Amino acid sequence: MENDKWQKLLDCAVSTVKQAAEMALEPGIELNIETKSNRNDLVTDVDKAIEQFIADQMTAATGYPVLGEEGHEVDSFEGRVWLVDPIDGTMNYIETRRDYAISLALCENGVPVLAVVQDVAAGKTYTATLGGGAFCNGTPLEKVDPDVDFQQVVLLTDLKEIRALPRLAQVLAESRGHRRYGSAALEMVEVAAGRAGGFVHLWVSPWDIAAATLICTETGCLVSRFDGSNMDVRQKGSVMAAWPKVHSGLLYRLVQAPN
Ligand code: 2AM
Ligand code: CA
Ligand code: CA
Ligand code: CA
Repeated sequence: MENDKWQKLLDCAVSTVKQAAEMALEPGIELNIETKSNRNDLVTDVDKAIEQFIADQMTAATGYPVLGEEGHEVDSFEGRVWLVDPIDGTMNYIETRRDYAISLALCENGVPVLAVVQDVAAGKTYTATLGGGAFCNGTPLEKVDPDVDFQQVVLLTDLKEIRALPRLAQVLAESRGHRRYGSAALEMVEVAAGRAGGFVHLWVSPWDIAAATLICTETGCLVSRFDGSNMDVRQKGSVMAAWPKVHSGLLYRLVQAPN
């Protein structure tokens, strides 16, 4: 059983996210695509419609303010605030229609307490509540292995990170392999679900990672900034989410080890 204290809110969040997923999956849908800050920073009318739908539903159900990537803003993170990324992996949604997620988190004074990450194309709903564990389609996710180091796992990161952190290339070469899916939320969920051992991304926003951070910590993963400092999901910045020993191994090799 998931934590009773949050069950009603979680049911409401899951039902809303699943309805939003149907909006993204509508057969034959024609996408209206706009560019934002650069040619790879895209938004579609589906992103905007999903954010509006989720914001309307969650506001009607709870009255809590909503922060979202596509325009919903909040005055502060005091008390309870919903954080929504209507489509995490918009490039994937446009190009391949797979490996994109809807991410919805509830934060209490800036701490994620309830999380839903929907892998829309796969039909998988990942949930977590603070202290209540993490689940996929209602089945508990096992705790990750605390004794495995980075040489034994697949790592998830991108060329941009390798360019910014030159030591990362060597670490990836020594790892079991590296992958990039293009959705920060789904990549963190891969780590929580035990399919990858670590994820490094240098430029994430609160809505990218708030939900997936809780899903990770509830399975025993460590989530910090890339340099090991504390994660505060209210601030933009970097993220390193990994199994405990992978996390300390990455931290040592990327940041602490002498040249
Ligand atoms: P998005 O699809 O919601 O924009 C791609 O690298 C992944 O990182 C996606 O999860 C993407 O989310 C997210 N992302 C958000 N801001 C980014 C940025 N400034 N640079 C790179 N990736 C970003
Ligand atoms: Ca975006
Ligand atoms: Ca995102
Ligand atoms: Ca997005």
